[in-house]
This record gives sequence, structure tokens and C-alpha cells, in this order.
Amino acid sequence: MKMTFRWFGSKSDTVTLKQIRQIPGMTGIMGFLDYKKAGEVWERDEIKPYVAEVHAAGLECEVIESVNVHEDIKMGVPARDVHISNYIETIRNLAGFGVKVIVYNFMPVFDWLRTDLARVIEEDGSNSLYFDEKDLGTMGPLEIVAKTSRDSGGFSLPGWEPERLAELEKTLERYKTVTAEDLLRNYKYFIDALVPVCEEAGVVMACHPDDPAWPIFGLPRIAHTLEGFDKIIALNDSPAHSLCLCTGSLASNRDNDVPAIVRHFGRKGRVACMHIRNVKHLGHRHFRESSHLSADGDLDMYAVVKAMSDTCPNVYVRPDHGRMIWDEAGRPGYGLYDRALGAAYLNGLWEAVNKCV
Ligand code: CS2
Ligand code: MN
Repeated sequence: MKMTFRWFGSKSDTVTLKQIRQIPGMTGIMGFLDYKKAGEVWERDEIKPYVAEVHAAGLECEVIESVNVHEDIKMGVPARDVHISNYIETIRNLAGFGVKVIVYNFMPVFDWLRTDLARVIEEDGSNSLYFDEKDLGTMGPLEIVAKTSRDSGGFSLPGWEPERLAELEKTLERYKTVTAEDLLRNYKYFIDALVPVCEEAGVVMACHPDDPAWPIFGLPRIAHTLEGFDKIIALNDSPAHSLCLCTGSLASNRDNDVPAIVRHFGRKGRVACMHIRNVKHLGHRHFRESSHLSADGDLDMYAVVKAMSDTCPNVYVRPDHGRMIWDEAGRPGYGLYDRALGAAYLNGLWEAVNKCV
């Protein structure tokens, strides 16, 4: 396990590299240029200073996240070829600076979705990201986007690029004729084009699950169950076509046995990295994010870490979203304190699991 932390860059993150470096066991970051639009090339002169800053702080930068896939690729329209060649250029550029894993998702239109970014947890006064499908029913896609931007406190949120969402109405309309089968076929076209370049450049593509882990707003979604990921993995046999198993995204759907999913793909050698967080179910399609501790949520973190240790012990890991605690103000889900506690807890589980053989 290589423990890392998501970092949005010195201009955009409330958390500093020095703070990240001081978290016990931290080896690197999962990086992100939060201003890039889906489909744009990540240029060498943008990547270079970011990576140099991370290295100067004594951290590695081997994983990059949210190199977002343009909707034309997911929809499979002719314009996709330009976006695919841009994506390939980005892969080469990132590889040139030592990046080994690229995390992305294949969700139409939306990345993750919540109905409240700061729901107060009554027991202790902390707050966290929250979802209740009932609230969605009354809101609809345009309202939820407006609400999320309003509530984000001015912070950029991964997957919620304003340019992409400005086109929302049009994009939703264009998706009306795209089925889950089409999406899978378009995925194959995309990944088949990337894999030879990845193999040559020494980069692994890691698909992040749909969040929440079921289709929303009638849009096709294919990456949220063991069976769905089996189909995705079968699209291309290369180990360069891999997964980023995000436990909180997967566990939003109670039907998912997350440790079993980790074991299944870990044994196949198709887990490149993991995002680890916990969720607390409050009803049907109604949950909030909890602290990482097993006792605070519905995921058995010991079982998750054990599955990882047994089947994919060398993966990159980061504590995904944390709650806002100790009066911290920052980007929803991405403050320092609770994620640092999460990392410390995961390090403890890791030590215990590996000593108890
Ligand atoms: C994040 C995602 O919120 C999360 O779970 O990990 O936004 C993730 O970075 C993207 O989906 C990857 O493209
Ligand atoms: Mn995640």
C-alpha cells in the first residue's frame, strides 16, 4: 500500500504540501490540475511546475486524477477522434514527468452527485457530504447543479467544471438515445486506442466507479457493480486497463459487497489504486459520508484493507473525502483533518493486517 493524498495545487487547495508531508506514512499525492476542461491537452509546461512543487516537498507524484473524458467520446460521435488524440498526448506528457497511474471515470455528464455538501451530523456537530434520492426527485438535474455550485463555497469541485455544466441541457438531450450497450461500445473504442500508448509509456489507466452506484436522471451508467466492472475489464486484456476502486462510491449501493469486489479484481491484477472512505446508510438511496472508522459507517474497513493486503498489496491508496471537523473551512470533502485521521487509521489497519498472518 502506498499512502497518498489528493492535492488540488497551491493556488486552489486550502491544504499545503507541508501539511500533507507531515501526515505519518504519507508517500505522495494524487495530483490534479483542477482548471483543465474535459478534452483539453494537459501541457508539459503545466505539468512540470506542479510535479516539481510536489517533489520539492518530499512527496511523489505518481498518480494523477480526473483527466476527464469528453462527452463526445462517451457518446461515440465522430468528433471523439480529436479528443482521443488529445487524451493520448496528455498521457504521454504525464508519463514524461513520472506519472504511472491516471484515474478517470466514464460517467455520462455527472461525476459524483450529492444533494447536500455539508449536512450536519447531529451526534458530534461535524458535517459531511450527503445524498437523499427523495430530494433529487424534486430538484432535477439543472437545479442540483445550481445548488452544488452555490454550496461549494467558491471551491472548484472535481467533475463539476462550470464549462461542462453550462452545456448541461443540450448534453442531457443528446444522451437520450445512448444506451448502456452503446456506452460500453464507445468505452472499448476509447480504451483500445489508449492501451498501446499506455503500454509504451508505462502508464496504467484506472477507472473510478459511478457515484452514487446506480444510474441517475435516466442516464446510462455502467461502472458500479462487480458485473459491470467485469464487462469493462473484458473490453481490453491489458493490465494497463485497470481500476481505481473507490469504496465509498461502491458502498453507496447496499447490494455491493465491497471487500469481495476488491478481492475479485485484486486477484485478476486489475486494481491500480483505491480511494478509501466510509458511508452511513440512512434509508433507501439515502446516505451520508461518515468518518473512515468501521464503527461509524456501514463498511467493514478491516475487511477492505485485508482484501487489499491479500490480493493487491502494492496499490496506491488515499483516504477519499473526509468530514469537516474542528471548524475547518475548505473544499467540501477535501479538508485536512478528517482525511489525515483517515490516513492514520488506514495505516493502523494495514500494520495490524500485515502482522496478523
Ligand atoms: C473522487 C472523484 O469524489 C470522489 O470519489 O474520487 O471525483 C474522482 O476523482 C473522479 O471520479 C475520477 O475521475
Ligand atoms: Mn473516489
